[in-house]
Amino acid sequence: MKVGITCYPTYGGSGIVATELGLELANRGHEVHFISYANPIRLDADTPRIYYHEVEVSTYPLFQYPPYSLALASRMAEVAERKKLDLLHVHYAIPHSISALLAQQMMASRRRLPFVTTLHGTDITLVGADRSYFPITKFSIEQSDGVTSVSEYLKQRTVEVFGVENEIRVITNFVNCDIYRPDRDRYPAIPGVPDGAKVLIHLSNFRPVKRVADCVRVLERVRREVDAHLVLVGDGPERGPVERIVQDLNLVPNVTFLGKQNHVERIIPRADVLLLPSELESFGLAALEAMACGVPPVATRVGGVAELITHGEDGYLEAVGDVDAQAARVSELLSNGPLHQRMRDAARLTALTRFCSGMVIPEYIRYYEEVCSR
Ligand code: GMT
Repeated sequence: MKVGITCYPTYGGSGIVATELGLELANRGHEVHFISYANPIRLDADTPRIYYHEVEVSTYPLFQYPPYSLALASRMAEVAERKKLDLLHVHYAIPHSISALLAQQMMASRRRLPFVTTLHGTDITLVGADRSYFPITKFSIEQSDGVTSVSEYLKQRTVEVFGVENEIRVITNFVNCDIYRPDRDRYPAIPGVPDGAKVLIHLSNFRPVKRVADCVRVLERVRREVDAHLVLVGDGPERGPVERIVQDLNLVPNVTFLGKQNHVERIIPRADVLLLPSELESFGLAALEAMACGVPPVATRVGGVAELITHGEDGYLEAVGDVDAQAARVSELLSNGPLHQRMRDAARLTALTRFCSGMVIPEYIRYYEEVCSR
């Protein structure tokens, strides 16, 4: 098939899922055209059958807000026509599915151009529910030829919040279990981590919803019992405040900020526990990536996270903000070798048996075929 994929190309779970999906499709012989304002961050543009089409947004003194959605729609229609795309697949409803709808209408006199919208989380739970975007988000879901969501939780939220009646297919996030694997000595040690220290890791875009500061508070408690070091991967608006908390708690030598990283599969296997203390997660992709690397997550019991992590088996789930409980779980894992190993194995097994790309990508392909043949 020839598929056009649009996503937010910067750091964030939805862009990562879209990029990994494109790469997996291309590796299976499909032709994939990324249409966005920047090259998606994890995309290796040299991959055969992967193409990138940049959306240029011209500015004009009249535009206080340059109309990206319109430039994107024009580019989608042009690429679809020129490259004979079978369908468009947009990640994150706003504004991508509205641009796809416009592109579809621009093409309508020539041929049908179906589009699939994948809902990822805040497009429904935060942005879409905002009064200024609610009607257009609802409309974009209703107008999509196919809608998928990354968890049952998000599907239910979408129905509750928007009252939409069209089918929403749950296709969970996935991980390439050959690339993300437990082989911890395959890659160099993480800079700044002292020999012998247990490693807690957190990966995110450092937005308030991720509660990154809780990771530091957990570290502070864990260090009362275990020699532990915290590795923070990613960047975003909360980085400054988190750096201040690290200083205030006298933890500067015990925390490494790695910033944005392209190859997290080379870093995660060196960790002992993943922290995901989010206020909300529709899925929790970082936890899945860690589990595939045999790193058990200590996360919060929110959104769709319980669909991924089975409490006490392949990770732990505690209440949002309960850093004492989260720290107790981390300490328990780090001081009980057999328990830790059991959870490492169970986490890897969950990734292998339920969320491997080999199982999930065919679901997307079947769904594309279904949507195209309607
Ligand atoms: O920014 C967002 O909240 C949207 C998105 C992103 O781009 O990071 O995150 C969501 O999509 C991920 C991939 O499907 C999920 O793993 C995350 O749980 C979800 N984030 C939230 O629900 C807060």
